[in-house]
Amino acid sequence: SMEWNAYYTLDHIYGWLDDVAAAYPNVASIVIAGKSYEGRDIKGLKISHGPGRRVIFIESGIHAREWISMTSACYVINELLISNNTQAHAAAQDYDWYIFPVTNPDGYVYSHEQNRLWRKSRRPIGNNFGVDLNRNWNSNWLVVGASTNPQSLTYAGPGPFSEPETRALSNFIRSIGDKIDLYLSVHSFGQYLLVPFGNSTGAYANYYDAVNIGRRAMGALAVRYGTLYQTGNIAEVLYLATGGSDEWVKEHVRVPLVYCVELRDRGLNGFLLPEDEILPNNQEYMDGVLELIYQAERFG
Ligand code: 0X9
Ligand code: ZN
Repeated sequence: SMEWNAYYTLDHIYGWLDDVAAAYPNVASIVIAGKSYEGRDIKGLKISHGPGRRVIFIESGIHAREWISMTSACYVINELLISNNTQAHAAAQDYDWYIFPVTNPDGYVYSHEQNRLWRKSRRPIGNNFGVDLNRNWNSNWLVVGASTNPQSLTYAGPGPFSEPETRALSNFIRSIGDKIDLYLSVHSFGQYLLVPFGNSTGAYANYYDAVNIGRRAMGALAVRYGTLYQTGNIAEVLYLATGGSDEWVKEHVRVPLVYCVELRDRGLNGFLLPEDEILPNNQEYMDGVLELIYQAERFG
């Protein structure tokens, strides 16, 4: 089982996903996108009430130390299937959901067992370890905000999609790509809702729709506890950085609505978000996700 007052290990999260799939066999199933460098599954849960539905895709935990991201993905699953949140249950009926709580499993295990502030994957490269899996996607790879130095926290890897984790995930995403209406890449911290791209503020076809839908959703997020998120373009409100999953999903899969979410907080505790903030973070985030869907249906 899972509660919302503690961070859990990879084994616990993966065991819980298996339990959920077993408890809701007609609706939930395990999906494995592929394997990490160290041979761990990249495991997700698919929720589907039947054929023909559009898809909402949630990718969490690509950065190992951002533990609130993994638990927020589990919380979405909880709300869609287990809780008595009627709006969430309706969203579970209306869409197929693919939710991957831990897309960098090797890094996550390492952040539990060796170094709490580990960010990257764990593939050895010379004397160093790991690639920033959010710089390794084949969209403006290595253009800005990414490094060729394997020591760097933002090492982009030797080439686009050089890493087993990004290859597996991108292949899986592509296989269902034309069905995806909404893609969330979930990180911490900073309280941002970001739209592509990471190197320009250039307005593409639905840029202003995406920003407006996002602003409305972050308004709904703020209602419960007053938590303020800033909505805007990556390059404008965060920093210049390319090769992220969000950019590739927007540019190459052409998903209409793609957001990068930076969850709590604004830096007081940063990656070490206290456990008593897990539940409120996850509750308000779910409010925001449901409002994103509602606004996307109205204006998207
Ligand atoms: O730098 C990142 O990868 C993300 N911030 S974090 O502090 N969680 O590392 C932001 C990613 C935004 N998207 C792109 N730059 N494509
Ligand atoms: Zn991150």
